[in-house]
Amino acid sequence: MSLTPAQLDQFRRDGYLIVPDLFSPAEMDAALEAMDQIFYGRPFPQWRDELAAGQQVRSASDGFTTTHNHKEGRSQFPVGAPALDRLIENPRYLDAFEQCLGAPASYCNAHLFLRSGPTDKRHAPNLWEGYHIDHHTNCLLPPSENGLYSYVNCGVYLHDVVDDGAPMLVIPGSHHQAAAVYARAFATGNAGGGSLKDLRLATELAAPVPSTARRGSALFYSSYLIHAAQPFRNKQVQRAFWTLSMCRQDNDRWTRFANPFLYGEREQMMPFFTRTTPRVRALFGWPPVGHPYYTTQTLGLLAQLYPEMDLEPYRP
Ligand SMILES: O=C(O)CCC(=O)C(=O)O
Ligand SMILES: [Fe+2]
Repeated sequence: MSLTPAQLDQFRRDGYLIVPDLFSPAEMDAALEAMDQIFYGRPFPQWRDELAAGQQVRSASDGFTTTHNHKEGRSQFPVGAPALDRLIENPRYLDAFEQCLGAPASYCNAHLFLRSGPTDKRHAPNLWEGYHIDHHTNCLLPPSENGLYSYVNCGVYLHDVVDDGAPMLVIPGSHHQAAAVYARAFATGNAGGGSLKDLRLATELAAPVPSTARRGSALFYSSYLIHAAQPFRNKQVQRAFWTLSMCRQDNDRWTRFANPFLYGEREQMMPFFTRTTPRVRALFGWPPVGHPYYTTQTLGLLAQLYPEMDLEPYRP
């Protein structure tokens, strides 16, 4: 096992954990070099300096890379570069993942996540905006207080990320609060586009913390953890993560099956799921009638996510 009891307690309490030195400097340098090639076709500093000199350099895709292919290269796992794809084989890393999940793991999704300081726009205009959970990337069930369908996301730091390099802002303990916070946000008009409109109105939440870490670290965080992106204060740097999401094997039928819905299928599947029967939904791993997932609160949140679904059969 790679996490100490104290680290595991910290993950359970805070909903996230930064584990240093899971990967060696040499592994990270090779992975970063491969990632730079995919996004810029050259080392990042060279691309940055050419951009600054006004040369015609190709632009790099803006961060969000759960899509398979960009004009530059493939960002969805496997990307075809062993220095990146082999990161998933690290046994200490997989042990830590399963300890956070509390169960054997099942793959959901892995991809490269780049934010490039000189061109980055992947943050909200104001610091109190943009707070959200990543849960719906791989699971189309809203958060529940019992945590049954939550899973774990992870970013591996291919280089040091310091305060001015746009570390993700995470809210300690918010994974325990997400269902209640969203329920209240919907009730008070403070939810929009999957995010809380104004963090200042969610007074029950703790203050956000920057997830700075050194090269070779991994940030594990619950899919229920409320977090946000912030702008780069230093626009000369980039932030390059190799990311992996995994769920518990005991609910992977639904949690990972939700993932392909992202890639064009979601538009078809969401309306179908809205109208089909509870029995058919269960064929796809959706919790059946009588399942402990259903509470007054999750049914309220489901009504927000699927406004036209008949939820009567699920009422406890
Ligand atoms: O880039 C970050 O710091 C966070 C981005 C994020 O939360 C997301 O893409 O879901
Ligand atoms: Fe996010």
